[in-house]
Amino acid sequence: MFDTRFDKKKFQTEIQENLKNLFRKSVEDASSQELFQAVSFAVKEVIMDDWMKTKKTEKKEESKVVVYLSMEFLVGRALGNNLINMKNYKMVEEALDELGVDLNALEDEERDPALGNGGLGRLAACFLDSLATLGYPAYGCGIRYRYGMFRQKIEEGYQKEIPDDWLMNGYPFELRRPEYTQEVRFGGNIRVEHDEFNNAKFIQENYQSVNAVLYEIPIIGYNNHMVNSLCVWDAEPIVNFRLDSFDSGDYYKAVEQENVARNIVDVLYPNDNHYAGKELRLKQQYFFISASLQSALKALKERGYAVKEMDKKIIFQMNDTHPTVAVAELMRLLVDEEGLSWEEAWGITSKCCAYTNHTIMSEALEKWPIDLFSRLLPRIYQIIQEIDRRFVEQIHQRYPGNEEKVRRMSILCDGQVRMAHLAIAAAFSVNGVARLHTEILKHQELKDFYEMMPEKFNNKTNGVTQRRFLLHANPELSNWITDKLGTEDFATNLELLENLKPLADNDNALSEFMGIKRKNKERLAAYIKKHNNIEVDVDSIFDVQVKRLHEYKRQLLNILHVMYVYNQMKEHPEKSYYKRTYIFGAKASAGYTRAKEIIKLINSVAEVVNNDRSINGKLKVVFIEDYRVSNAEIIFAAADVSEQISTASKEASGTGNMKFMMNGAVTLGTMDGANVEIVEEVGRENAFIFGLSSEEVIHFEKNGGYNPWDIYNQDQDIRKVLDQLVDGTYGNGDKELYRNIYDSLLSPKDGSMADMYFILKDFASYRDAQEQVDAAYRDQKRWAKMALLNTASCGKFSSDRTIEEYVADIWHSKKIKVGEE
Ligand code: 26Y
Repeated sequence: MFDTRFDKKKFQTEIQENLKNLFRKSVEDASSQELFQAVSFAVKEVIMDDWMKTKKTEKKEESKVVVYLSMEFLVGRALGNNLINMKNYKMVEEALDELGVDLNALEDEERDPALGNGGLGRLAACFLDSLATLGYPAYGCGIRYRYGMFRQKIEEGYQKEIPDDWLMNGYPFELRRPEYTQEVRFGGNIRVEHDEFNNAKFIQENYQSVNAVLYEIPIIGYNNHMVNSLCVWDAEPIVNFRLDSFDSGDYYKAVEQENVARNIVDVLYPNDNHYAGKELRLKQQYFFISASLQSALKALKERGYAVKEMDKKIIFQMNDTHPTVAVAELMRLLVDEEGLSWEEAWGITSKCCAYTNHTIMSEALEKWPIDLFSRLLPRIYQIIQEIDRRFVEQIHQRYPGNEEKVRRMSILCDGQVRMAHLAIAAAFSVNGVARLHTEILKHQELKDFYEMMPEKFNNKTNGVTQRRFLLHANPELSNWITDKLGTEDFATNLELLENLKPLADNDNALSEFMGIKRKNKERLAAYIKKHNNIEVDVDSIFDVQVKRLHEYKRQLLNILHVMYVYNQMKEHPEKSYYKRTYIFGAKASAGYTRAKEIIKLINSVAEVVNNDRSINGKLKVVFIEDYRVSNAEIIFAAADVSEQISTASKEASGTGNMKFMMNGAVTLGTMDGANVEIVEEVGRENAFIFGLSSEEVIHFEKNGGYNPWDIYNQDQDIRKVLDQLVDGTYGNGDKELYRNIYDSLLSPKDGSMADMYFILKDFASYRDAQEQVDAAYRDQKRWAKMALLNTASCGKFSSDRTIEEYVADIWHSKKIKVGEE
């Protein structure tokens, strides 16, 4: 079924016109990149009408709008996804075909907008897709980083970071909106003035300011003509660079302002779950928050509402603590600019702001040094002091004389501003991202807060959009599902996949399902051949772990196990192992040394194993360079085994686990994050679960850990693997390369807990689970059943379901319908 908005002939003419106007070329002599641009502009033209209609309808219906505040939006490529959502993919493919152009090749010309690190950023993008699809008016607000997530190159096994110049060729889908420019002020000092009624006025002086300039990116709903906006802010100097002031002091001021502005949005910090306390990051946070809130307030007034009605019309969802300065900025706008009393302003702020927590890793918690904070944001700091004073008063009232409570809960403490505490004190809603995660927040990490204000806490288990991760990523499987269900409605109602369950007993269906998997494995094998120049056997088990590199995610456990399997193959050539391809993809933060050592180890093991002819290619290890949204789509579709092996209690939810499941991969994982709920949906018999429980991990942690030497001494196979880290087997003879990894597992030099992430403790149980995988895969029919049932059971994990829960419990916004007119 095609959408009527597209007229094939007109579309083809439009492309030719665009080529002429943009590049003075015709289809025949245009490059692929030029064609990509021309086609994207033609698609954008079609989007424009719906975009305008959406804004009109939103105003007419007096909608409450969701403003999703996030430092990261990992949207991925737009062209293909937009066409899918406009239901015009096939039509455009045909139109281009007639012009002798391959749509697939054009899609590869688009640079992934990588304005995010990992899970939290990609979740924000999935949410925007679901909001538009479900018909909820919403704005994503973030930063238009000049350089997004770095591109990763592997050189001699080491990660190299290359700047991601994603705007190099321009980004065809964005719209510059200079008319919405906002001024944002930093630094200086605060002077207090009193008016004739002795009301204090707070005036910021000697500040530096920059202009925030808006760019809008269209977010297209699936088959409903709805187009929401992702608003990203660019920074520009306020003082224009004027040559006639060359001699005057203005010149220097101009250059200085220029620099202040330029570097604010220069680069996305590549830290995932790790706080570094960089001043520029705080600047970025306040920059996009102040711009977003100022323009939200303006829009509210322009639509004819009183400021006091704000909570009826806007909801700010804070994606982790990164945008939490919003709480204080909103108070500033309401009190200082709008003249509301503190109480009135607090009433509104706390009804407008909701906070999502995405991590329990203590090193991810943002705590800004007070001196830095108050220097950069003097007025905001004063406001936080007042919020803190009142919050502490509340704690005192509730727990008289309990100074320990106050110390644990206050916002300001030990010279730091604790952003999570600010978020919880102000927000009316605090949510975790999977059931287990929320329980851990309530009963461990945020126990004090939960005790004092239990009504704020709620769970919203994450989800992912099936439009990108099934329809676009896996057209073969999507078509098959459409065929079997007799409907495409699973595109907006993923629960329908349940109706595939009876096919688990249908031999024909099972072999078709595995046939599709095979095709997708061929596609990935071709990608690997092209990028890694490694031949992989599509009949081997594709065992995949792709995600950010972090010790708690335990890529190290995976690769140590590969080392073990390799030893076994060498020692027991008589034993049979099912062919396996271990596939890794992961970026490490530029400054995260241990993570980089693990990448090097994976590549060293790959080097040795892949070149050892004695094992007959039964074992291959592939490290896919530059893991990102676009290649993720190819990877998920091709996976047999989904490695979700974090130390229990550490992974808040995970969302890759859901993308794998959707595409018929079987989870090999711990009872962590959303894995718990995945297993609940698909049945424990259709997953491979191993390892310590979160309770056990927390118990060990409270008791100072365990003694890994016991394992080293008792299990000779593990001992051998560990010894190989320091005997040169994998370091080209260099015995020191992996010494730090070895030490971290057995006796850390920095006095931290040995084997903090329980890698050795879980090793034996992981090994057993891996043996079960091997056995299960040998029974092709059994495996096919498991895989199919995973796809059939993934309905809960659509971000559509997640968004409906946010709406029902937190946002209370209403759907709109964008009319045909
Ligand atoms: C403080 C700062 C540098 C920082 C930057 C990025 C802190 C955290 C992050 C990113 C966190 C993140 O991506 N968390 C992930 O969120 C996903 C979506 O909820 C979860 O599925 C995943 O388990 C969690 O690790």
